[in-house]
Amino acid sequence: MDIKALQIEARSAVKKAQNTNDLEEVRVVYLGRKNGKVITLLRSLKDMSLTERRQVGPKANTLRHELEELIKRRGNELQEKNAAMNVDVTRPGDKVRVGHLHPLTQIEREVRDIFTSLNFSVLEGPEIESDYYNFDALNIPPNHPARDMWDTFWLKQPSIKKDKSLLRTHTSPMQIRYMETHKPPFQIIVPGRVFRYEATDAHHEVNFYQVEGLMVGEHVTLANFKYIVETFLQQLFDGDVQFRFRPSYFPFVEPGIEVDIKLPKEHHRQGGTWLEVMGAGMVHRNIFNAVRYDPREVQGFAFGMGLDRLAMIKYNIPDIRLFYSGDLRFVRQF
Ligand code: YSA
Repeated sequence: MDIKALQIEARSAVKKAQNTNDLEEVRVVYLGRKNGKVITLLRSLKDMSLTERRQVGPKANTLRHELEELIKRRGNELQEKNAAMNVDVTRPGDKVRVGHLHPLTQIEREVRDIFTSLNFSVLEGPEIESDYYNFDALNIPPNHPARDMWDTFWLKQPSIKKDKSLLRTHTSPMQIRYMETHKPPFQIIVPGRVFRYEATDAHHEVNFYQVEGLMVGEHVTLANFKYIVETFLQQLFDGDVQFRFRPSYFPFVEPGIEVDIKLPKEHHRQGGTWLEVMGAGMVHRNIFNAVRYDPREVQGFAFGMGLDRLAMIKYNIPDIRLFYSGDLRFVRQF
C-alpha cells in the first residue's frame, strides 16, 4: 500500500473520532496487533527485498510513531471535552462564602434595638458640621478653653461662607438640630461617626463612633437617666455590669457627669476595673435658650457614649485600631 495514502487516511480517521470508543476503533484499524494496517505493513517488511525494505521501513516506523502520538493527543482532547460536559448533579456544591456585619455595625444595631424598645426614636445627622452647631450652639464660644477638649479637622471653604465647616467632633450637634425643629416631649438617640485630630493609640482613633441620647420633657430628671442607662447597660452586657456616676464637666450640661462601668474579672480582659464609657448630664439652660425652649417649662438629660469603647469591652478587644485595620482575620471572628 502507498504509505502516503495510508498516512492521510489514518490522520483523518483520528481527527474524525468523536469519543473514546471511536478512537479505540481507529487504533485497532491501524495499530491493532492482529490486523492493524500499519502493523501489517511493518510485519511484511521481512518478506521484502533489501532495497525495498530500506525504502519502506523507516517511513512505516515514522508513521507508526506519528499515529501513536496523534491518538494519544486526541484521547486527551476528548477526555477534556467529556469532563466539561459531564455535570455530576449529586456532587456537593462549593461553599459560598457570605459576608457578615462588621462588629461595630453589630453593636450599633444592638444599641438601636435596646433604645427602640425603651421608646426612643433613632435619627442620624451630617458628618460635616458648622462651627455653630458643633461648638457655639452647645455653649462653647470661640476661645472658650473647653474647645481644647476637641481637636478638630477644619475644612477649607470659599470665603463667602461665613460659618466655618469642620468634621464633627461629637454627635452632640444633633441635639440642637433636632430641638430646632421639634417640640418636647421626645426621646431620641443619634448614632454616628465622629472625627478628632489626635494621636492614635489602643483607645483613641481619629475617626470613631458615638451614640448621642437626648430626652426632654416637663419632668425629666437624672433619676430617669439613671433608669435608662442602667437598663441599657444591663441589656448590652447581659446583666453582668456595675456602673457609677462621677461628676464631670461639659459646657452643654449642668450638672455634668461621666458614667463608668465595671465588668466581672473572670469574663473580660478589662474586667475588675472602672472604665469610662460616656459623658452625660442635665441639658444646660443656655442650650434651651439657643433653640427657643423655655428652661422654666422643660428640662432633660443628654448623653454621648463611645461605641468603639463599648464594643472593645463587650468583645474583649485590646486595641481600637483593629476595627479599622481591614484585617479579615480579625473581622471574621465576629
Ligand atoms: C456629654 C454630655 C452630653 O450632654 C452629651 C454628650 C456628651 C459627650 C460629649 N459630646 C463628648 O464627646 N464627650 S467625650 O469627648 O468624652 O467623648 C465621649 C466618649 O467618646 C468617650 O467617653 C469615649 O468613650 C469616646 N471617645 C472619645 N474620644 C475617643 C473616643 N473613642 C475612640 N477614640 C477617641 N479618640
